[in-house]
Amino acid sequence: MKDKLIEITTGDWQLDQADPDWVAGLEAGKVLYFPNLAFELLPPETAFLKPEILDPKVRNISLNEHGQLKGAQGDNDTQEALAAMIGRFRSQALALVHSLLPKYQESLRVAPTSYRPMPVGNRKQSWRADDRRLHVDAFPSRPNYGERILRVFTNINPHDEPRVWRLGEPFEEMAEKMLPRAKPYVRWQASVINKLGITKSMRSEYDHLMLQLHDLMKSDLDYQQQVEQLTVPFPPGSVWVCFSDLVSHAVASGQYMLEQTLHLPADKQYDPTLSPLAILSRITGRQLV
Ligand SMILES: O=C(O)CCC(=O)C(=O)O
Ligand SMILES: [Fe+2]
Repeated sequence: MKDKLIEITTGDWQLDQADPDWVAGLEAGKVLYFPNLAFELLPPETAFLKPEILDPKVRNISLNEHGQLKGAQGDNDTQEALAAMIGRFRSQALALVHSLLPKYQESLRVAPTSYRPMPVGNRKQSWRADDRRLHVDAFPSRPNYGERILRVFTNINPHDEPRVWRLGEPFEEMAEKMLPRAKPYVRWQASVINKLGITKSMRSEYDHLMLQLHDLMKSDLDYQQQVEQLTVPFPPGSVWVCFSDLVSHAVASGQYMLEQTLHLPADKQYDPTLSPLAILSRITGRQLV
């Protein structure tokens, strides 16, 4: 079970050398865990470690690709300083990913960076939005046609509280179990929800199936309890990286995390046969995008 993680001991966001086994492990669905890689806060930035920094109307604070901050409360100076902190994390996360995965560099698309100051579980939410249940990431409104979701996380909790995750079974085993229960893809329905503006573009069969897997996992409480799983506490001062569309994951507890999402076309991986798109195409025998 411990083989769900690969531990990398560097204390530097810029790696001198990347081990090919790390890349192969990441693409195969392992989590790269950096126990000694801390995101250092500047002394005034510790003022951002309070839940009230979050606009109560939103889930997370985010910094978009143009450097615009959304979801934070406070005056201009506060917002600027917070944007600088999140931006510094983004630079370090990108340095890490580029030195770890040099072949990805020219194909990566950087998504917004998020800061999550709320304690996990403080929010009333539907089962579908509840990331305390095991799931693979799939976005309902933004079809991605098989593009990968790579994420860098760091715990910046000042009270020594870990961010506790659960890691579930390998993607292929999960998909074999869940796909027989998935609703079939219906093209005209995808077209209707797109025309209604519910999606930003037309959902492909891949997007439909990924959402089905996400929902089937989260809605099945027996599966949540009984599937083979590992609980992992990520302490403050650590970083972890995974393909969250491939890794079954759930958050159990924690507060104060920074997260960077990156997108990669599935054919730009080192081994494209390991992508969810390739696995689902193989299982269904269909071309899904
Ligand atoms: O909040 C967390 O630690 C992780 C939540 C999650 O499932 C995600 O960001 O994809
Ligand atoms: Fe997730």
